[in-house]
Amino acid sequence: MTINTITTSPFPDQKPGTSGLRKQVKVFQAPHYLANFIQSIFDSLTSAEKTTLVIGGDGRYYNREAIQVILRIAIANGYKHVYIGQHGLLSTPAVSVIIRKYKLNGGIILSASHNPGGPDGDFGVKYNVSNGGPAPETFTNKVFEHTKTIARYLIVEGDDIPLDDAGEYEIAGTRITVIDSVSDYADLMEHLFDFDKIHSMFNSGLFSMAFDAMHAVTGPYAREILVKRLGATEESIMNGTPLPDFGKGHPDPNLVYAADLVALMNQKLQSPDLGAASDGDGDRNMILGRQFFVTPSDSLAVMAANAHLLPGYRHGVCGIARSMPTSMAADHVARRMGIKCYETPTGWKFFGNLLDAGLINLCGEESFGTGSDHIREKDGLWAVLFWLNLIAEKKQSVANIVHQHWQGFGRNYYSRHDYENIDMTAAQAMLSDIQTLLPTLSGRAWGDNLVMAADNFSYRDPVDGSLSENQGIRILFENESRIIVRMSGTGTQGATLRLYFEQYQPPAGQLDADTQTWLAPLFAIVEELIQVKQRSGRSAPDVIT
Ligand code: VG1
Ligand code: CO
Repeated sequence: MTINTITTSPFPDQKPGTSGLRKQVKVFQAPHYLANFIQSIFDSLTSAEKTTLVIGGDGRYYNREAIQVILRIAIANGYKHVYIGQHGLLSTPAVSVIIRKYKLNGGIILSASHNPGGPDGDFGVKYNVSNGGPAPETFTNKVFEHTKTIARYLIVEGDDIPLDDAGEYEIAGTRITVIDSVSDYADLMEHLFDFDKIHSMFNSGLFSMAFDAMHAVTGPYAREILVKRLGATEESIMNGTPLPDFGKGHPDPNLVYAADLVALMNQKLQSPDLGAASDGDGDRNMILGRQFFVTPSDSLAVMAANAHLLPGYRHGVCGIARSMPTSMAADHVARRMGIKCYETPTGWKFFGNLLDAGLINLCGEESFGTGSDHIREKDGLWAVLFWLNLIAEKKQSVANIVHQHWQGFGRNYYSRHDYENIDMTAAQAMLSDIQTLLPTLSGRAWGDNLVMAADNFSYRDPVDGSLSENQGIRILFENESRIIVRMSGTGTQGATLRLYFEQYQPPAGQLDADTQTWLAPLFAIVEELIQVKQRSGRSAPDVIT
């Protein structure tokens, strides 16, 4: 088989963001665009780092075509063994499982996660390294540098590999294995949680759940685990068939985009006991009880406080990490347990070193992501199973578990306001204005809220010493309130401005107020400082979580 060397020229915009390279499908479909980026990844690896690879995606439009292209480039670059998920499907956490289980050099995940799909939607490419986690910034920067000078890529010709049946192939010295997308992942889950106990809970007929796969990758995983292995009814799974356009939905498990699930859980009569949803690539989770929403930050704190009750975590929690904008609820648990809670920049890649070094075994982000040291990605179904196991163990409702937590540790009222796809210039101006104001804020007070410090967050990785700067504006108040302002690194159109608000109430304080009302004084501070509504041209945020 001949290896073709294709002459190409650089694209200027192949800089990976918070989580891989994410662009509109149309951008990826431009001649050489995908190939340039893939070759740049391969050229940034040493030869020892490019022997084995797994490829899979969330099933979105262009997934199958992209897999065939990547496979041809991998063969031309001399990979010895490439695994591909059956039907081209692999969730992000499943890729992490497979890399670790088969000791592979890395994996390519085709997903734009929670961004919409279809011909007019988004596509994305993420590279994960041998620990199963997202490539660190040092590597993604190297790839970006390479994309600026790339002049050729290598590719072989030949028929497409059939993706719909498991099987083995050999092409030009490369072994190709099409593997079951679900079983390795499901087996690992069975080791971590008490499947017998959860099974009995479903069998009792006294417990029901609704899982919304949002027509994205988790449908087959949920069916195998929740229905086949744990005995939930078929009807427990909503939107369980992966579709290239996610049924025209927005596969983002939050209160706005998972509206059907939220409506079901808010029914006064006969709503399921647990509601959950996951995103495009299966790494996020939303947890709901009857008429009750668990903020992801609270979910992390509850998990930390209760992990020792579950089989995979009987040895307890050695340390926790949360991304900077995530609420400080987990810090309260860590303090009580006498362990450390690390604060990292947004993005799962910053947890990898801490997990590898054994400094933490639980971590999470406010953006519906939680996970543990079982892999190196956030894990949507893992979180759902964690909650199922916890409910089976405690025999309490979701709402009761969280209320009890607040009574023990206090409550961090928390909300994120997103202004999506606003004008880039306006967004940059707001950020630079607030940056300019930072030195004037310390000591200023708005009612009870006295500013203790204000900065632009930077992070020094305690393991490899690398420094990540400009990770978000923080206004920290003396009463443990916080306001965070940052720009999204995953959007593909305009700019998305994220505002994060938090206010702590101790156990003896007010624990049952309405979140948006409670936090309103903090919203007013941001408005006063940078006039977001007027300058974004929006009367309200597009998404409130
Ligand atoms: C968002 C979230 C961040 C998450 C990232 C990737 O990034 O805020 O917490 O790690 O998405 O998640 P940003 O830069 O848009 O705020 V996923 O599920 O897209 O892999
Ligand atoms: Co995701």
